[in-house]
Amino acid sequence: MFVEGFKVESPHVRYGAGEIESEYRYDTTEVAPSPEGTGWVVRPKSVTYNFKTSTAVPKLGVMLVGWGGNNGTTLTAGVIANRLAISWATKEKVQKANYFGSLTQASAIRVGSYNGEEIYAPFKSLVPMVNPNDIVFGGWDISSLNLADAMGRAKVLDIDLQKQLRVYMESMVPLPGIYNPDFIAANQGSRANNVIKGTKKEQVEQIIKDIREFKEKNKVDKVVVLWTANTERYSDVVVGLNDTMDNLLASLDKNMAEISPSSMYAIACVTEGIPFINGSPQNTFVPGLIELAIKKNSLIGGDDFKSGQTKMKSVLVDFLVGAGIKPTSIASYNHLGNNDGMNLSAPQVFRSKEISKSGVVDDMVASNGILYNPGEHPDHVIVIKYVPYVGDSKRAMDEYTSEIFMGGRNTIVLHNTCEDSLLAAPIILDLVLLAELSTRIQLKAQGQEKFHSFHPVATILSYLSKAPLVPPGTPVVNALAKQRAMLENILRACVGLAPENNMMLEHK
Ligand code: NAI
Ligand code: DG6
Repeated sequence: MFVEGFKVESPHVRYGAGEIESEYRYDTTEVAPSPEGTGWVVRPKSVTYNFKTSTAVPKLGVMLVGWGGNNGTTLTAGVIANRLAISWATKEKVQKANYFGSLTQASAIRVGSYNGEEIYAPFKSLVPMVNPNDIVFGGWDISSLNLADAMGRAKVLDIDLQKQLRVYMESMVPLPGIYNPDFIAANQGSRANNVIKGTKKEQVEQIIKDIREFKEKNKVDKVVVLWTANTERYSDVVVGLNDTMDNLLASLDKNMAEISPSSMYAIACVTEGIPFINGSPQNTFVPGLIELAIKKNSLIGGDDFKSGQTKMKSVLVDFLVGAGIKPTSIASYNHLGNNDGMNLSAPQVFRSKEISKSGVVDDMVASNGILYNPGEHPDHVIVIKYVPYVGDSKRAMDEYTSEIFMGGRNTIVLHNTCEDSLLAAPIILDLVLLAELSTRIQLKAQGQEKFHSFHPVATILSYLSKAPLVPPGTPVVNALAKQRAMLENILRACVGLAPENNMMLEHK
């Protein structure tokens, strides 16, 4: 049975006027070598946490870097279509706007059982969240095209829908962006007619000014900024340049060439205490920037939307390794014909994507010492080709070969065809909604005096990221089911609910 919402009744939860307070017992285990040095000792451990979630849902502004791109226009159009409950004719049927593909808007959680029947509720009913229909969009693009024309250029949405949306999107014009041709493919040059002039310091100051003016003009309470602009090449991490916060800021003052545009937008946001999410694979978050975010306690998250092929991989390899099957070779091919594909045809830019797509099975492989020797890894190859004709409709082909029982081989082949931007748009929505929500949650462990926010490096967003950014020293989790469970269970803790354990002991 599906219910629209619920309220938790428990001595450990208090729904106050402006916040939900909960007390939560976190059961975990401590692992240590045995004193005799002959094995390992595991000790169950319980720590009580208190959570405080502000229920004051803000009016949210979202500023996209790369607003006029395929993702930016598709998301903006999709939200307007949902807000206005637009429907349009396709060759099959009359289609209504929806948020399919969004974890927060279109997925469900199990609440419990009633009369032996399982009860489910919307994911978004766990704690108060911003309604995406209420988001005010803005942002930057190095191309000056208004959002209606940019939506046409993207060739993603049905033409009947585009015609209905034009009137709402024509007046939306991206602010000039920070352009540095050294960081993206040369083939993007013809697009760059809307750029901020001046030194790097002046450009960062302009971004700060833009955010302040956007906030003021639209009367929004909070702003989240998200990079959905072109993939950049990696920037060099160099001692004295960007390895520490002080060096990074000094390098900005000195107009050093190796500071990338994405890092510059991030510096502006972190300086202003504005959450900044990187949806592309490049190393925007150089060490100095991470240090800056930690010092300012300003949320940063990323990297690279986990939308299609990698999402499948983080399910399939988790399943295989979890089933005791040994993936030995993974060959992943993509071809696509949108502007992202054209940009990725430059080798130094492709390399960023290759790195991001390659790391996704590492934790799963490392988890099973029966299948893999230390340091052993499946062959893992990533190929991306630009094929203009297929446009945004990306083709992803994967071959997984595994060793099975008694030396047998198993080969699984997948072929996935899908509009890339229709996969990415709901992920962007989840990223900004969850980033905003996480800034309203405070917690403290037993023994701690004061509540504090989550660590500014937002691991809570891992489910949506191909290469989750984590605080130094924190394990990276790529397996999709674990990432989802982490997110859901943290939100359950905020309302005093136990993690979903699937034991169903009452029926055993
Ligand atoms: P796109 O090429 O259509 O859009 C990017 C936009 O960014 C363009 O309009 C471009 O003019 C603009 N731009 C470039 N540099 C800029 C800068 N420095 N400042 C402001 N604007 C700038 O690409 P698309 O398809 O929208 O993808 C965006 C990013 O998302 C790419 O990096 C892509 O790799 C990444 N991504 C996309 C996924 C998907 O499924 N669509 C999944 C994972 C990542
Ligand atoms: C080609 O791989 C283009 C990329 O931007 C991808 O579409 C994007 O990174 C999505 O990758 P995945 O692996 O999540 O489908």
